[in-house]
Amino acid sequence: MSMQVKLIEAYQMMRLAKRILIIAHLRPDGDALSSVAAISLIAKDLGKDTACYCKDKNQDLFNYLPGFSEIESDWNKLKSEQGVSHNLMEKFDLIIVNDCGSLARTALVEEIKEYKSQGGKIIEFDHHPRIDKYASLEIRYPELSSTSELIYRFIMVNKIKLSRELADCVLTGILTDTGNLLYPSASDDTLKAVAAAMTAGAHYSKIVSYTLKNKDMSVVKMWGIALERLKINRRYQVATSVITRQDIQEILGNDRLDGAAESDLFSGLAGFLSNLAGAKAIVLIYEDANGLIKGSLRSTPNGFMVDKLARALGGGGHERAAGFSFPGHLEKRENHWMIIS
Ligand SMILES: [Mn+2]
Repeated sequence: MSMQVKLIEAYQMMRLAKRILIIAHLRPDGDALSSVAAISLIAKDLGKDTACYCKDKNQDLFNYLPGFSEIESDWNKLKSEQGVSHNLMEKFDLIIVNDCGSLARTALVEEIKEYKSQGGKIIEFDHHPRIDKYASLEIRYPELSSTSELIYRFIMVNKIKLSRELADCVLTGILTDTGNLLYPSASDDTLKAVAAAMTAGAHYSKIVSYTLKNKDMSVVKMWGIALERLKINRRYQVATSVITRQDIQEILGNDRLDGAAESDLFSGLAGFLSNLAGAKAIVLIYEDANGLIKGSLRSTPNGFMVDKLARALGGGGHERAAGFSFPGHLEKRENHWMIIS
């Protein structure tokens, strides 16, 4: 099924539904919140009852988004708001999951499994690589900068009016996930979506100020380690850095991230490093929780295409952003790091 057909079908499913639950991942970022806000606006315009849920939403970040205060971060509170004491899922005839990557990141694993086993319909909008397959209609495009860019396409394909409020959502999600358009994941199409959002009156300077101040402490510390270990191979003009499992554990402590959240964190970091002058590409290597070495490759603005290198290492991706993974671990030697597989 082409993207266009999927997007049309998703809108049709929304039209046929009566009550829609809209979810994004726990500890939501700007892209997650924006996709929930946008889908909720569109559903309300269709006259649907909606409820929105993101576990552990920060009350200060992105609070200008339309309907922000209606995004509930406490499942039990949502139950009582909806007047349900037992199975809240039963109230809905459609669930829309945004930007999650894995089912675990919804923080509703059992609830969604149960809902699904009873024939409930689920639409998933996402730009993460697939970890779980659970949606009835999976709209997953890892080559897109953000879920919000996918939702912009949903808006265009279905000829929904790009209101100023929707434009704020689209711009917030894209700017969050591309480091304000600095990462190579921002394609020509991403820029077209940004231009459309700005033309529709999105609040650019307010949004940029929010996306700049939204770095949390653990992310900044991780960036610190990566910067300290950054090395450039002069012959190939490739910059590399490594983050070990131990670094990750020390920084995050008990605050464990699942695979999808980790990949967001490291692809953001790789994107940030991709602006490095004097290198043609960057390779960021880290140890994941399952004993895998993961590599994020990015080309710098005048750099070389990194997809071939990723493929040679058993991975894949795109010309400017690619990755690989294989079993192994990192070991420090006198003045370099070795991958032992
Ligand atoms: Mn995202």
